[in-house]
Amino acid sequence: QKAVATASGPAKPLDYQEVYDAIAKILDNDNYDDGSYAPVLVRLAWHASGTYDKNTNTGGSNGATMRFDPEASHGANAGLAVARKLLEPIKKQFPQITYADLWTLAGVAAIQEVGGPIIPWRAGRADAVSAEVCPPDGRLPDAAKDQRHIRDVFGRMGFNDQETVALIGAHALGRCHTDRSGFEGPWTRAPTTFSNEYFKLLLEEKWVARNWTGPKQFADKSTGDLMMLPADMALYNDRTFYLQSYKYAKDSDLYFRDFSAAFAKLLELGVPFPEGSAPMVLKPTNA
Ligand code: DDH
Repeated sequence: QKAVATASGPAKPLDYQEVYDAIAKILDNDNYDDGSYAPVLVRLAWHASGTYDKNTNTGGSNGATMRFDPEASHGANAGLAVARKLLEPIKKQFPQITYADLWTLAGVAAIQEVGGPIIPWRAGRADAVSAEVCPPDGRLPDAAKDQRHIRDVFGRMGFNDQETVALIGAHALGRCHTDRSGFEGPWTRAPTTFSNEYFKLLLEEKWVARNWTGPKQFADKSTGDLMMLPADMALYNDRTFYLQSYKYAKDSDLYFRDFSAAFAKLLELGVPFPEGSAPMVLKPTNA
Protein backbone atom coordinates (compact mmCIF):
# COMPACT_ATOMS: atom_id res chain seq x y z
CA GLN A 1 0.00 0.00 0.00
CA LYS A 2 1.25 3.43 -0.93
CA ALA A 3 1.60 6.24 1.59
CA VAL A 4 -0.68 9.15 0.81
CA ALA A 5 0.81 12.63 0.89
CA THR A 6 -1.00 15.09 3.13
CA ALA A 7 -2.70 18.09 1.55
CA SER A 8 0.17 20.39 2.37
CA GLY A 9 2.73 17.96 0.99
CA PRO A 10 6.09 17.22 2.52
CA ALA A 11 7.64 20.04 4.53
CA LYS A 12 9.80 22.40 2.50
CA PRO A 13 13.46 21.86 3.39
CA LEU A 14 14.81 24.46 5.75
CA ASP A 15 16.79 27.27 4.15
CA TYR A 16 19.51 28.02 6.71
CA GLN A 17 20.35 31.30 5.00
CA GLU A 18 16.82 32.46 5.87
CA VAL A 19 17.40 31.52 9.50
CA TYR A 20 20.78 33.27 9.43
CA ASP A 21 19.21 36.44 8.00
CA ALA A 22 16.50 36.40 10.67
CA ILE A 23 19.14 36.14 13.41
CA ALA A 24 21.19 38.93 11.81
CA LYS A 25 18.13 41.19 11.96
CA ILE A 26 17.72 40.97 15.74
CA LEU A 27 21.37 41.53 16.73
CA ASP A 28 21.29 45.31 17.11
CA ASN A 29 19.57 46.89 20.09
CA ASP A 30 20.60 50.30 21.40
CA ASN A 31 19.15 49.55 24.81
CA TYR A 32 21.23 46.43 25.43
CA ASP A 33 24.83 46.56 26.68
CA ASP A 34 27.05 48.04 23.95
CA GLY A 35 24.25 47.97 21.37
CA SER A 36 24.43 44.38 20.16
CA TYR A 37 23.39 40.91 21.24
CA ALA A 38 26.21 39.43 19.17
CA PRO A 39 28.63 38.91 22.11
CA VAL A 40 26.14 37.08 24.31
CA LEU A 41 25.11 34.85 21.37
CA VAL A 42 28.75 33.96 20.76
CA ARG A 43 29.05 33.09 24.45
CA LEU A 44 25.92 30.88 24.22
CA ALA A 45 27.36 28.93 21.27
CA TRP A 46 30.67 28.57 23.11
CA HIS A 47 29.17 27.42 26.42
CA ALA A 48 26.84 24.99 24.64
CA SER A 49 29.85 23.44 22.87
CA GLY A 50 32.71 23.84 25.36
CA THR A 51 31.39 21.17 27.74
CA TYR A 52 32.75 18.50 25.41
CA ASP A 53 34.94 15.75 26.86
CA LYS A 54 36.82 13.78 24.22
CA ASN A 55 37.57 10.90 26.59
CA THR A 56 33.93 10.07 27.25
CA ASN A 57 32.53 11.70 24.09
CA THR A 58 29.99 13.55 26.24
CA GLY A 59 28.91 17.18 26.33
CA GLY A 60 29.14 19.50 23.35
CA SER A 61 26.53 21.36 21.35
CA ASN A 62 24.48 18.31 20.37
CA GLY A 63 21.34 18.10 22.50
CA ALA A 64 21.11 21.78 23.47
CA THR A 65 21.09 20.47 27.02
CA MET A 66 21.47 23.97 28.51
CA ARG A 67 17.67 24.28 28.14
CA PHE A 68 17.43 22.03 31.20
CA ASP A 69 18.48 22.27 34.80
CA PRO A 70 20.98 21.64 36.24
CA GLU A 71 22.98 22.95 33.24
CA ALA A 72 20.87 26.11 32.82
CA SER A 73 21.78 27.04 36.40
CA HIS A 74 25.48 26.20 36.25
CA GLY A 75 27.37 29.25 37.48
CA ALA A 76 29.31 29.52 34.22
CA ASN A 77 26.04 29.95 32.31
CA ALA A 78 24.74 32.90 34.33
CA GLY A 79 23.24 35.46 31.96
CA LEU A 80 22.82 33.12 29.02
CA ALA A 81 19.04 32.98 29.49
CA VAL A 82 19.13 36.37 27.75
CA ALA A 83 20.57 34.72 24.63
CA ARG A 84 18.31 31.67 24.78
CA LYS A 85 15.18 33.84 25.14
CA LEU A 86 16.29 36.12 22.32
CA LEU A 87 16.31 33.13 19.96
CA GLU A 88 12.82 31.86 20.89
CA PRO A 89 11.01 33.91 18.22
CA ILE A 90 13.44 32.56 15.61
CA LYS A 91 12.70 29.01 16.76
CA LYS A 92 8.96 29.80 16.42
CA GLN A 93 9.50 31.23 12.94
CA PHE A 94 11.52 28.16 11.84
CA PRO A 95 10.14 25.28 13.94
CA GLN A 96 12.10 22.71 11.89
CA ILE A 97 15.47 23.86 13.20
CA THR A 98 16.68 22.20 16.39
CA TYR A 99 17.76 24.37 19.31
CA ALA A 100 21.20 22.78 19.07
CA ASP A 101 21.57 23.88 15.44
CA LEU A 102 19.98 27.27 16.14
CA TRP A 103 22.33 28.17 19.01
CA THR A 104 25.44 27.27 17.05
CA LEU A 105 24.18 28.97 13.89
CA ALA A 106 23.46 32.09 15.98
CA GLY A 107 27.09 32.07 17.14
CA VAL A 108 28.25 31.92 13.54
CA ALA A 109 25.86 34.70 12.49
CA ALA A 110 26.94 36.86 15.43
CA ILE A 111 30.64 36.53 14.57
CA GLN A 112 30.14 37.13 10.86
CA GLU A 113 27.78 40.08 11.32
CA VAL A 114 30.21 41.99 13.55
CA GLY A 115 33.03 41.76 11.02
CA GLY A 116 34.49 38.39 11.88
CA PRO A 117 35.59 35.64 9.49
CA ILE A 118 33.28 33.32 7.58
CA ILE A 119 32.73 30.22 9.68
CA PRO A 120 31.71 27.09 7.78
CA TRP A 121 28.74 25.57 9.65
CA ARG A 122 27.04 22.20 9.52
CA ALA A 123 23.43 21.33 10.30
CA GLY A 124 22.30 18.09 11.86
CA ARG A 125 22.33 18.41 15.66
CA ALA A 126 19.45 16.86 17.56
CA ASP A 127 17.74 18.15 20.70
CA ALA A 128 17.82 16.08 23.87
CA VAL A 129 14.42 15.42 25.42
CA SER A 130 15.47 15.47 29.07
CA ALA A 131 18.15 16.64 31.46
CA GLU A 132 19.70 13.16 31.67
CA VAL A 133 22.45 14.01 29.20
CA CYS A 134 23.39 17.37 30.79
CA PRO A 135 27.16 17.50 31.29
CA PRO A 136 28.37 17.82 34.88
CA ASP A 137 29.15 21.28 36.26
CA GLY A 138 32.75 22.48 36.07
CA ARG A 139 33.62 21.66 32.46
CA LEU A 140 33.92 25.29 31.33
CA PRO A 141 37.02 27.28 32.24
CA ASP A 142 37.32 29.09 35.57
CA ALA A 143 38.25 32.75 35.07
CA ALA A 144 40.24 32.87 38.31
CA LYS A 145 42.67 30.16 37.21
CA ASP A 146 45.93 30.00 35.26
CA GLN A 147 47.48 28.35 32.19
CA ARG A 148 47.52 24.85 33.69
CA HIS A 149 43.76 24.91 34.09
CA ILE A 150 43.26 26.38 30.60
CA ARG A 151 45.38 23.61 29.05
CA ASP A 152 43.48 20.97 31.02
CA VAL A 153 40.08 22.28 29.95
CA PHE A 154 40.85 22.95 26.27
CA GLY A 155 42.92 19.77 26.03
CA ARG A 156 39.91 17.81 27.29
CA MET A 157 37.91 19.28 24.39
CA GLY A 158 40.69 18.24 21.98
CA PHE A 159 42.31 21.62 21.29
CA ASN A 160 46.05 22.35 21.08
CA ASP A 161 47.71 25.55 22.34
CA GLN A 162 47.33 27.40 19.05
CA GLU A 163 43.60 26.67 18.80
CA THR A 164 43.11 27.52 22.48
CA VAL A 165 44.67 30.96 22.10
CA ALA A 166 42.69 31.61 18.90
CA LEU A 167 39.42 30.80 20.66
CA ILE A 168 40.10 32.96 23.71
CA GLY A 169 40.64 35.93 21.39
CA ALA A 170 36.83 36.00 21.12
CA HIS A 171 37.10 38.25 24.16
CA ALA A 172 37.54 41.06 21.65
CA LEU A 173 33.75 40.90 21.89
CA GLY A 174 31.50 41.75 24.78
CA ARG A 175 32.05 42.42 28.41
CA CYS A 176 31.84 41.03 31.92
CA HIS A 177 28.77 41.78 34.03
CA THR A 178 28.85 41.93 37.83
CA ASP A 179 25.41 40.30 38.02
CA ARG A 180 26.50 37.37 35.81
CA SER A 181 30.13 36.43 36.51
CA GLY A 182 30.99 38.97 39.19
CA PHE A 183 33.67 40.49 36.94
CA GLU A 184 33.19 43.85 35.28
CA GLY A 185 33.99 45.62 32.03
CA PRO A 186 34.99 45.07 28.40
CA TRP A 187 38.30 43.77 27.08
CA THR A 188 38.45 46.20 24.15
CA ARG A 189 37.22 49.64 23.14
CA ALA A 190 35.14 48.17 20.30
CA PRO A 191 33.31 45.27 21.98
CA THR A 192 30.82 44.86 19.14
CA THR A 193 33.47 44.41 16.44
CA PHE A 194 35.33 41.14 15.90
CA SER A 195 39.07 41.81 15.65
CA ASN A 196 42.51 40.86 16.97
CA GLU A 197 42.31 43.84 19.33
CA TYR A 198 42.26 41.59 22.40
CA PHE A 199 45.78 40.38 21.62
CA LYS A 200 47.09 43.85 20.84
CA LEU A 201 45.80 45.21 24.12
CA LEU A 202 46.96 42.20 26.12
CA LEU A 203 50.52 42.74 24.87
CA GLU A 204 50.68 46.51 24.55
CA GLU A 205 48.92 47.78 27.67
CA LYS A 206 50.34 47.56 31.14
CA TRP A 207 47.92 45.50 33.23
CA VAL A 208 47.59 46.11 36.95
CA ALA A 209 45.40 44.47 39.59
CA ARG A 210 42.18 46.44 39.84
CA ASN A 211 41.62 48.02 43.21
CA TRP A 212 38.04 47.09 44.06
CA THR A 213 35.98 44.81 46.27
CA GLY A 214 35.08 42.42 43.43
CA PRO A 215 36.94 39.26 42.37
CA LYS A 216 40.56 39.66 41.27
CA GLN A 217 40.78 41.13 37.78
CA PHE A 218 43.17 43.40 35.93
CA ALA A 219 42.78 46.93 34.54
CA ASP A 220 44.79 48.77 31.89
CA LYS A 221 47.07 51.18 33.72
CA SER A 222 46.55 54.10 31.32
CA THR A 223 42.75 54.47 31.52
CA GLY A 224 41.43 51.77 33.84
CA ASP A 225 38.49 51.28 31.46
CA LEU A 226 39.48 47.89 30.10
CA MET A 227 39.82 44.56 31.83
CA MET A 228 41.55 41.21 31.76
CA LEU A 229 40.57 38.16 33.78
CA PRO A 230 43.27 36.21 35.60
CA ALA A 231 42.68 33.51 32.94
CA ASP A 232 43.32 36.11 30.20
CA MET A 233 46.62 37.04 31.84
CA ALA A 234 47.62 33.38 31.48
CA LEU A 235 48.09 34.11 27.76
CA TYR A 236 50.63 36.73 28.78
CA ASN A 237 52.34 34.68 31.48
CA ASP A 238 52.74 31.39 29.62
CA ARG A 239 55.57 31.40 27.05
CA THR A 240 53.81 29.35 24.37
CA PHE A 241 50.51 31.19 24.80
CA TYR A 242 52.41 34.49 24.69
CA LEU A 243 54.19 33.70 21.43
CA GLN A 244 50.90 32.64 19.82
CA SER A 245 49.17 35.80 21.10
CA TYR A 246 52.02 37.84 19.62
CA LYS A 247 51.46 36.26 16.19
CA TYR A 248 47.77 37.13 16.35
CA ALA A 249 48.45 40.69 17.52
CA LYS A 250 50.73 41.20 14.50
CA ASP A 251 48.71 39.40 11.83
CA SER A 252 44.97 39.96 11.72
CA ASP A 253 44.49 37.74 8.62
CA LEU A 254 46.21 34.83 10.32
CA TYR A 255 44.05 35.40 13.38
CA PHE A 256 40.82 35.44 11.36
CA ARG A 257 41.76 32.21 9.56
CA ASP A 258 42.75 30.38 12.72
CA PHE A 259 39.73 31.60 14.67
CA SER A 260 37.39 30.43 11.93
CA ALA A 261 38.88 26.94 11.91
CA ALA A 262 38.93 26.62 15.71
CA PHE A 263 35.40 27.99 16.21
CA ALA A 264 33.99 25.71 13.48
CA LYS A 265 35.67 22.76 15.22
CA LEU A 266 34.32 23.86 18.61
CA LEU A 267 30.73 23.90 17.36
CA GLU A 268 31.06 20.38 15.97
CA LEU A 269 32.69 18.64 18.96
CA GLY A 270 30.97 15.35 19.66
CA VAL A 271 28.16 15.90 17.16
CA PRO A 272 27.16 12.74 15.27
CA PHE A 273 26.34 14.49 12.00
CA PRO A 274 24.21 12.51 9.56
CA GLU A 275 26.13 10.95 6.70
CA GLY A 276 26.56 13.34 3.79
CA SER A 277 26.17 16.48 5.91
CA ALA A 278 28.61 19.05 4.59
CA PRO A 279 29.76 22.40 5.97
CA MET A 280 27.92 25.35 4.42
CA VAL A 281 28.86 28.99 4.10
CA LEU A 282 26.18 31.45 5.18
CA LYS A 283 26.37 34.85 3.56
CA PRO A 284 26.83 37.93 5.77
CA THR A 285 23.95 40.37 5.29
CA ASN A 286 26.25 43.23 4.30
CA ALA A 287 28.12 41.19 1.67
FE1 DDH B 1 34.63 34.06 27.72
N1 DDH B 1 34.01 34.97 29.44
N2 DDH B 1 35.93 32.93 28.78
N3 DDH B 1 35.15 33.09 26.01
N4 DDH B 1 33.27 35.16 26.70
C1 DDH B 1 33.09 35.96 29.53
C2 DDH B 1 32.44 36.60 28.50
C3 DDH B 1 32.56 36.23 27.17
C4 DDH B 1 36.12 32.97 30.13
C5 DDH B 1 35.40 33.72 31.05
C6 DDH B 1 34.44 34.66 30.70
C7 DDH B 1 36.08 32.10 25.91
C8 DDH B 1 36.97 31.71 26.94
C9 DDH B 1 36.86 32.08 28.25
C10 DDH B 1 33.08 35.11 25.33
C11 DDH B 1 33.59 34.16 24.46
C12 DDH B 1 34.53 33.20 24.79
C13 DDH B 1 32.92 36.30 30.92
C14 DDH B 1 31.97 37.36 31.44
C15 DDH B 1 33.75 35.50 31.63
C16 DDH B 1 33.94 35.49 33.13
C17 DDH B 1 30.54 36.83 31.54
C18 DDH B 1 29.61 37.92 32.03
O1 DDH B 1 29.82 38.41 33.16
O2 DDH B 1 28.69 38.30 31.28
C19 DDH B 1 37.26 32.14 30.49
C20 DDH B 1 37.78 31.93 31.89
C21 DDH B 1 37.73 31.61 29.32
C22 DDH B 1 38.91 30.74 29.15
O3 DDH B 1 39.14 30.25 28.04
C23 DDH B 1 39.81 30.51 30.07
C24 DDH B 1 36.05 31.52 24.61
C25 DDH B 1 36.93 30.35 24.15
C26 DDH B 1 35.07 32.19 23.90
C27 DDH B 1 34.59 31.96 22.51
O4 DDH B 1 33.61 32.47 22.10
C28 DDH B 1 35.26 31.03 21.58
C29 DDH B 1 32.26 36.23 24.93
C30 DDH B 1 31.87 36.59 23.48
C31 DDH B 1 31.93 36.94 26.08
C32 DDH B 1 31.11 38.22 26.19
C33 DDH B 1 29.68 37.93 26.57
C34 DDH B 1 28.84 39.16 26.72
O5 DDH B 1 27.70 39.00 27.16
O6 DDH B 1 29.26 40.27 26.40
